[in-house]
Amino acid sequence: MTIHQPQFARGMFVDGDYVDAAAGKTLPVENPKNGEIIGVVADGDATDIEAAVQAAERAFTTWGDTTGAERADIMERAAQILRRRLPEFVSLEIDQIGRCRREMAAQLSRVPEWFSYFGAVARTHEDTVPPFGRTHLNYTRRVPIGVVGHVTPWNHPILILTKKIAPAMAAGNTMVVKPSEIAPITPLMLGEVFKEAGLPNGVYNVVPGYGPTTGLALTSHPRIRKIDLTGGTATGRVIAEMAGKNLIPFTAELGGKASLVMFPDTPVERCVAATLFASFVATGQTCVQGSRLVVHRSIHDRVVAELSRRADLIRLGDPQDPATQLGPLSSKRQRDTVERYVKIGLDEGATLAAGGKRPDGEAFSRGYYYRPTVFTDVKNEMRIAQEEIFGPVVVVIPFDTEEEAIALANGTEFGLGTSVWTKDVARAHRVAHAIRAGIVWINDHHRIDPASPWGGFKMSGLGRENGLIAYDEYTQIQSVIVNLSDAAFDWYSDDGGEKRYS
Ligand code: TXE
Repeated sequence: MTIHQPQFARGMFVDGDYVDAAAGKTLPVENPKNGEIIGVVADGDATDIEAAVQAAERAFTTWGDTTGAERADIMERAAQILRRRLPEFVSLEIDQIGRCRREMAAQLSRVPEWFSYFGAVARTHEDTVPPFGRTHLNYTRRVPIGVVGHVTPWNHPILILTKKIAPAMAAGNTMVVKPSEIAPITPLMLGEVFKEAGLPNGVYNVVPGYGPTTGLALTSHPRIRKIDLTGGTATGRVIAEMAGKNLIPFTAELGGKASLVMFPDTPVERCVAATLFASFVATGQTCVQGSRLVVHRSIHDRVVAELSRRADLIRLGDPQDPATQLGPLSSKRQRDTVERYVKIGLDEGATLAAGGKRPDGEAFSRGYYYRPTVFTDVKNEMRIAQEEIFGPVVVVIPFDTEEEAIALANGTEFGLGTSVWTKDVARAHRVAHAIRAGIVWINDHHRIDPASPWGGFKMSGLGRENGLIAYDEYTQIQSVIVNLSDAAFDWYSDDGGEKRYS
């Protein structure tokens, strides 16, 4: 097996060190632009998960007892180190998932904000409760949950991981991460950042491996106190069962089928630019990809013509090249899925207005490239309009009335994101309120911020990432009730004691 630059062979990260899997098994990491192996990491099993959980348990005895301010200091240092090392992280992320440089650089430049934000939350977030009668003082403490398990995907390896570990760490938990088998390199690299920042050994552990083996060992582990997953809805159901059996909280950010709802006052050029951005960024591999363009019939034909023309002009190429606008899909399996769905769409009677094939040329022959694809003549019931394809494919569906637009936007089993495009303020809010999705953008798409709650309605998930709510979900409340009275305390005496529950 050839290992190409950047050579990466670091096993797993447990108790502050890079070590090999106990059984010595390894997992190759492939560059999707040419199929070359760019790194080898550990393929962990239940023994390795057990070692990581034990390290996290040891670390929890002290980390769980630190103050919010102490944790905030370390997290702020980690944010600064990450800022310094961003070019290296950007390059590694591009190599492992194929996402193009202009996007990856923009996305990673924001990641340190999550550590700063949740560090600040740890420093400042306080709870008080109203006085409890005349005789009792009651206060609450937010205490960490313990050792938490994070299962993360490949589409935004560091951003999604950070959305989970920053609140978990800020709240005083310790963690074992099972990153995607496709993109374990940058999650492992983050171990170095935390070490330099002074995070105690064992707080952050990473055991790479496959879902049904390593992932299962983590999510079924009896001493994991919470699980947080970003992945497909099918995986969410499997892990939810584990969490149910162990009676532990489960946060899940799952699949999506986001619509862009375009009202007729949106100029055609804006409508097209918005759709290109919402649909094709990350080669369409995002949970909030604008995969359904729900557009008013009066502008439908002009939008489709211009959208198809512009989609054909998008520059595919080497994702490391700053001029490239669209990289390959992140794996062969993902491109197979896209090709399968394009065939399904044609069989269902939809019409290809753009793309629908791999790009021509030697430069693309070894990578998992696919052309930006636009389908018209789409009915809402078709599988290409209902199921998450997770690739550069957008379906266009016309509407006539506002009610119809809302029904279409809500007309899937998913409910993660939707964008509403109109200059009419009243209509924008009215439609947003009628949308059954966890995130609604007005005249924008894809925007995310550490302070802005993020998560799904319906089959798109449980719980929320980002914001104070995410921090709260990584704590449990302890209510301390103090009796302020000196009165005798003898419930069973005939004449004394406090005789009421309150
Ligand atoms: O995801 P998986 P895959 C959707 C998207 C995509 C589809 C399949 O539609 O086409 O899911 O992608 C781990 N126990 N999304 O197969 O399998 C797995 O190893 C424990 C949406 O890559 O869900 C990885 O670390 N863990 C999405 C993680 O789950 C298990 C992001 C996610 O992988 C497991 C990714 C098991 N039984 C895919 N099975 C989003 N919401 O952004 C798998 N895993």
